[in-house]
Amino acid sequence: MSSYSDSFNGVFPSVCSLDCPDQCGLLVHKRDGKIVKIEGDPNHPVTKGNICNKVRNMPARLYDEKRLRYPLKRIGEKGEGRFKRISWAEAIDTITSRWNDLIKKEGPESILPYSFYGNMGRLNAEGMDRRFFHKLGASRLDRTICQSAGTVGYSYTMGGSFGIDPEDTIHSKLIIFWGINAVSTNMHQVVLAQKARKNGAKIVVIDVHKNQTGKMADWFIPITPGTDTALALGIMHILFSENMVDEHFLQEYTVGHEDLREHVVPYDPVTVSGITGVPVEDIYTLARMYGKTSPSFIRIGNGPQHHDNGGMCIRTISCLPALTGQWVVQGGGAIKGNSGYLALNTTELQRPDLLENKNTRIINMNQLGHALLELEMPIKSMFVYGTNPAVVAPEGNKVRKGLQREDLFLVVHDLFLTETAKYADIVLPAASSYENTDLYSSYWHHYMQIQQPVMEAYGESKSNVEVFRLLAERMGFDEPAFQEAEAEMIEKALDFPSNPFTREINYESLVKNQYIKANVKPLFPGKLPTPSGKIELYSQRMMDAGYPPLPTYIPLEEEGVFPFLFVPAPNHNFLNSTFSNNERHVKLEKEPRLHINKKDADAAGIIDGEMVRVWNERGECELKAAVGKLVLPGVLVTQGLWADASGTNQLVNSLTPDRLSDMGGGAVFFSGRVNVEKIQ
Ligand SMILES: Nc1nc2c(c(=O)[nH]1)N[C@H]1C(S)=C(S)[C@@H](COP(=O)(O)OP(=O)(O)OC[C@H]3O[C@@H](n4cnc5c(=O)[nH]c(N)nc54)[C@H](O)[C@@H]3O)O[C@H]1N2
Ligand SMILES: Nc1nc2c(c(=O)[nH]1)N[C@H]1C(S)=C(S)[C@@H](COP(=O)(O)OP(=O)(O)OC[C@H]3O[C@@H](n4cnc5c(=O)[nH]c(N)nc54)[C@H](O)[C@@H]3O)O[C@H]1N2
Ligand code: SF4
Ligand SMILES: [Mo]
Repeated sequence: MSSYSDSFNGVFPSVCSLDCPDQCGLLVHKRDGKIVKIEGDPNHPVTKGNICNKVRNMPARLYDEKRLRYPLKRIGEKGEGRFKRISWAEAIDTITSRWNDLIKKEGPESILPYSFYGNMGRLNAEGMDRRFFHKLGASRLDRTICQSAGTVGYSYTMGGSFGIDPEDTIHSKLIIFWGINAVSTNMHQVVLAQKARKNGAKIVVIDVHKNQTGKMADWFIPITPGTDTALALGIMHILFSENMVDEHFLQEYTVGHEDLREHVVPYDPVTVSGITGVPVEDIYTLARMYGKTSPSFIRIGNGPQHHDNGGMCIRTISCLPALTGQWVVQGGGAIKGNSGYLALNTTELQRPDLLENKNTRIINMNQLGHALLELEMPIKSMFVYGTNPAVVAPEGNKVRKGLQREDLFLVVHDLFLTETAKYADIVLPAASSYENTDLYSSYWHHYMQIQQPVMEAYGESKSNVEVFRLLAERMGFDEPAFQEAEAEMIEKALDFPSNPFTREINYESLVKNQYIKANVKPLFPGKLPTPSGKIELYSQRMMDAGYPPLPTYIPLEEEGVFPFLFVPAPNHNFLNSTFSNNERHVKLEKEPRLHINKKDADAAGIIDGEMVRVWNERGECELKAAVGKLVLPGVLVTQGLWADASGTNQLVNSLTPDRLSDMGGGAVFFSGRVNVEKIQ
């Protein structure tokens, strides 16, 4: 193994920076200074040399002709995409002088940072940027678009993002993929599940769409969107009534099991079947399978929590392993997310102390259209990095209308001229994660990893850390925090005595080892970070926050007359909207399709393969119908966040609501309703 400074030829260790739970160890092959191949690192203990096609094809993206090379300034209309090259000095000058002006006239809260995890590196995603915007006094962004509803829901039960070690799931005898398209979105959990299957495990998938994951299952259970809470309560009903619960575990490690036992009596299988569309016999079979198989493991996905009732849903599902005492069995339990084990010292990394006005407003990123168009104290400037809101944010048409505002000074930092960047006044070229140093922590497995540069900066592109350093310097921020080198930032982030799991991990040890496993102990015996220290089947904290303290099914919001629930989920070959502008990935994915049940298609006279119009009061898009039995009647599913290819009208988020979920201010991408018709 060589290090970057050695030579232009060789094989270099790396880590995948995409927003994907697997966080694979990679090997980057270079010839004459150029990356020619990316493959999995066979020595990585979890990902073991397997990687997805998306990243196998990454070199094509890194050297894509369309990649941005230098800063640009807009010369066309907003959204049109006409720009002119400028220097970094001019770009930074333009930004800081506009901001200084705004701060004087409108106050710093007229400026909004808008970012997400296009690069998961801790320094670039939530390090120097946070320091900078804290010091600037800009409006704060609530980053809720991904998993926040489920994370809050899970925490009410378990106290934080703590599940089991995925490496233990090879011991499981029953694996339930619940609302997760793991074949596409968590492929190494599928590899582990297949290993378990060789030892006799059964794989059950509960989803609204029989996608690749459903097709791989021993048993696929289709469910009506937004009703999983009721199914989980139905399982509990049977577990209690047929004495399949682990009384000792309930006694020892939970609070509220007596209340719960009473509470689930009304959720009998007939009632639950009426809500979920799951046949009564299947509810019995599933509950008995779950009650009698040990170890059983539930991989809880993001699907069920992208709903109006998503927080409560995850809160409810996460109670199940306690009922049968699975948390004390190796390979038993659940994973929603595991980021709690790898927590960093965010006080040092992000420096919230630099924010003077502790009442600085907070803006929910899921309501960007509203924020840009309807706030009394308007946002006058926005800095977008690591995200592509013109494609990924709900109420897409409203978002674009907001981005179109003539008086909004928009800066976008990205590797490509994304749909969002086309609206920018200034575009800055971003270095890829392969071009800089960063610290990576998975939200699924227990490893920390380090990235060191394996590629020269492309053109004049700069990392987020560098950009915020430059902006800080030009703003005259003289705190040493703005001059810190990456290594120093990593040291500080890892110096965190309150996290007992990562004591052995520091910059040096990471440089030496590339990846290091956190020293995670089983959850039990032990105390959880809930108020009671136990699993809270009854939650006083929820009661105090105005929620039912016990798991409770609450239907989705009523949404007018449109007959279909619309579920626009991710696809296999893109990572959110990343890769939707790269030829190879688009070729693999072909085109966006709309899955519709044969019954519904027949009723609407829609034939497989023809173009249909999907619409509601928020917008419309045009997709190719895929008629069959992969979705239940009344449900339409499409996959992928597609770029605006010329002549297409396929912005699925033009249809999604910007309501907030029950908990965590989360997004409800999958709770919208639509109608569909053939295009004449
Ligand atoms: N290939 C690929 N991998 C990815 C991504 C990608 O875009 N492409 N995105 C990454 C990111 S940011 C995330 S957050 C994760 C997300 O990955 P997942 O956790 O898999 O979440 P989703 O794909 O959003 O939805 C999972 C499944 O939920 C189903 N679903 C929708 N509503 C319901 C419901 O009410 N009940 C049930 N039971 N199922 C429902 C959908 O049909 C889908 O199959 O994947 C990451 N990995
Ligand atoms: N309809 C629908 N909408 C969804 C979802 C869904 O399931 N359905 N999923 C939602 C979820 S879970 C998520 S997480 C969001 C994700 O949405 P986004 O966070 O917007 O993710 P991407 O579309 O991958 O965009 C990431 C961008 O970051 C850029 N980037 C990569 N590395 C860097 C870097 O180092 N610096 C800078 N400055 N830029 C970089 C990439 O080029 C890319 O343009 O989408 C949400 N939107
Ligand atoms: S996107 Fe996920 S599966 Fe693919 S290489 Fe990256 S971490 Fe691995
Ligand atoms: Mo996400």
